[in-house]
Formats: sequence, structure tokens, C-alpha cells
Amino acid sequence: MQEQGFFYRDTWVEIDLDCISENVASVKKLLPENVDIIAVVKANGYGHGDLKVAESALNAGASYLAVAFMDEAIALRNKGIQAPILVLGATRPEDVELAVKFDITITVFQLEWVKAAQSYLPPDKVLTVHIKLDTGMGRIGIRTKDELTALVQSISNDDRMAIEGIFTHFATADELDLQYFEKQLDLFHDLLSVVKERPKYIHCSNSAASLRFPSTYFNAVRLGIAMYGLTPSPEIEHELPFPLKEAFSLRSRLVHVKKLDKGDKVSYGATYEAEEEEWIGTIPIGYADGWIRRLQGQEVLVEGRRVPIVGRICMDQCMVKLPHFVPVGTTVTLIGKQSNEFISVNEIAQKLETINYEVPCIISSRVPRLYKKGGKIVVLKNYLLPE
Ligand code: PMH
Repeated sequence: MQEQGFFYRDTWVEIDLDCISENVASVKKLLPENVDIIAVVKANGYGHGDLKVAESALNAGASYLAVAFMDEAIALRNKGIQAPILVLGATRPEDVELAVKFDITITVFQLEWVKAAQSYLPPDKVLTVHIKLDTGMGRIGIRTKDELTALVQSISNDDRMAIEGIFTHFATADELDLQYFEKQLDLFHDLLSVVKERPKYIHCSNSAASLRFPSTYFNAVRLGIAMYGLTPSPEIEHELPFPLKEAFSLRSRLVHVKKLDKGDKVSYGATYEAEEEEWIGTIPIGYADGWIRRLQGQEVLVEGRRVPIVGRICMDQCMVKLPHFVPVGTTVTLIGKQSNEFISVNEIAQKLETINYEVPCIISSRVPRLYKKGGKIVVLKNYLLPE
């Protein structure tokens, strides 16, 4: 049986909370004083862990949190988070009671939704909403002035709902070509012009816009990827106003080390063959952990040196080619720093032909998340690293 407070496998994610705090503090310094930071902690804090990221962001200057779904907001409330939380995605009309109960702000973008939700709203309570405008993302949101006017009217006529914010989302704020971004920003201004009473929060900036375009600040920004220390896109790396500190590391340990003879094979399909006498190590991470088969050939760090993954990646294990005998128990860094070497999240994203956002998100919940503060692993209720 798994005892609470321990995990029993030699693979873990390490999140450096000081990096999260520093990234948030750096953005805070960049923004005028009246601009709030909404820390985007959806998808378990982009795979970093929702609670610890939320706490670090709030301590470093964020004042609001955002998630994708009601479930994620309730999870944060149940873990003791009291800061305001905005659900960015669609919420079902029948769940507005829950939103009121847990004091969760929800996103509204359809007149029919308001009518449907009204039959579920409890009396003498107020549901706080932000209105989402679709200025070109084509995902969710109000697209015309007429629809917006009708929606504002309908919400304002019901004392059980209050409009606290209006927002939109950019599709191309991380690109060098600014034409589409500028079109979206213009449309946002144009749509806002029909809103007579400005709500408390007007927001449209994601990380890329927050780092690049002060004209998008209004009075709040929604900070996601940059908070985790990752660049919104490689194209704008050279434009960053300060260095971002990458918080995510992935580590494992050698659980088996053996000498193969020339011609011996490794893993499913027996596709890898030793060309000479070779030292092969096994690490307990595989595709069920999100370390997917496409990562065959990717390098990992052992004793501060790059060594390749050889043979096919299995569900729970994979093999690496070592330059010489290395003892069982030696730490293997799959993402992060080891001595003077570094494997970045971007390097893994490149190997997978995807974006850096996806990498920490796909490292599955089977891999425990540990937290570092002041260079030391924080001892948490949920996990301790067994010695
Ligand atoms: N606001 C909304 C509505 C979002 O969907 C996201 C990210 C953010 C803010 C934060 O963006 P940033 O991480 O670039 O700062 N959403 C997503 C998404 O849906 N797919 O990738 C990122």
C-alpha cells in the first residue's frame, strides 16, 4: 500500500518555485501599477502543479487566477485558495449554482446561455462574470456589437449577475508579423465602444502581448507560459525584456546497468544493436508518463554528460547508452540542468515537432511533482523523495 507522503518510483518532476516567483515579479515590474496579473494555472498549472504555482504567483504579485474549467477552479478552492478565480472556458448553465457557492467568476459569451442560466441562479446571491469577445481567435466569444449590446443589457437587467470584466484573446501575439494582432486589437477597441459602463477588468494580453505590447495592457494581463519561464514562441526570444527562468525539470535514476556484447539487442522490435561492448542503463520512465516513443534518440544527462536513449521507448521504461560503467541509483536528467549541461523544454519540443507549452502538460500525473524553494526540495504533505 502506498503510504501517504511518499512515492516509490525513481522518476519525478522538480518545479523550482523561485523561478515562478521571479518570472511573475519581473512581469509585475514591467507593468504600470494599475495593471493586475491574472496567473493562468489551467491544466494543473501547465503541468507544473496548480496549487504551488498559484501560491507562488499570488505571493509574487498576481492578484487573480484563471483556469479552463469549473472543475479546476473548485479543485483550487478545495485546496484552500481564496484569491479570485476566473474560468476561461465555457461553463454549463446548470453549474452557475456551483460558481456562486465557490465564489468563482465565469466567462459568458451567449445570450441564450444567460437565459438558460437564469433558471439556475439562486436568489439574493451574485454571480460574477467576464464577457468574452471573439476578435479573431474563432474559439468562443461574442463577435458583433449588436450581440454584445444585447448580452450586456440582459445581464444588467438581472441583479443576480454582475459584469466584472470583458476580455479577448490573441491568436498571433507571439509572431513577428503584427498585422492580424493589430486587427484583433482594433476590433477589441471597437467592440468595447458600445459598453457604456466599463467593468473593473478589461484584459486581452497573454504572455507574448504582456512582454511585447504595452498598448494591450488595459488594466489586467493573463500570464501563462512566461510565468513558467518559457518563451511564447522561438521567434520572439530575442525581444524578451528580461531573461525567463525555466521552472520545470524532469529527473530519473538508473535502475539497472549492464554490459552488452557486440550484436546484443535492446527493447521492443530488437531494433537497436550494440556495435561493440557497450554499457546500457535502464531508467523507469516511458510513454505512459508522457515520455513518448517519438523521443527515441533524444539525449539525457548522466554525470553531467549527454547520452542517447537507445531502442524503442516502452510504456514504463527506456534505455540509455552510457560511455562507461555508471552505478545504479545515478541521477538522470531528462529535462533541466545537470552540472554544466542543460536540456531545455524547448529542446524536447523541437524533437517532438511541437510547442514548449505541450511538453510539461503531457508529462502525466503518474510522475510526482516535487517543489524546490531556495535551492532545496520543499517537504510537502503529498510527496517526499525517498532516500
Ligand atoms: N488567456 C487565455 C484565454 C488562454 O487560453 C491562454 C492560454 C492564456 C490566457 C495564457 O496564454 P500564454 O500561456 O500564452 O500566456 N491558452 C492556451 C491554449 O488554449 N492553448 O495553448 C495555450
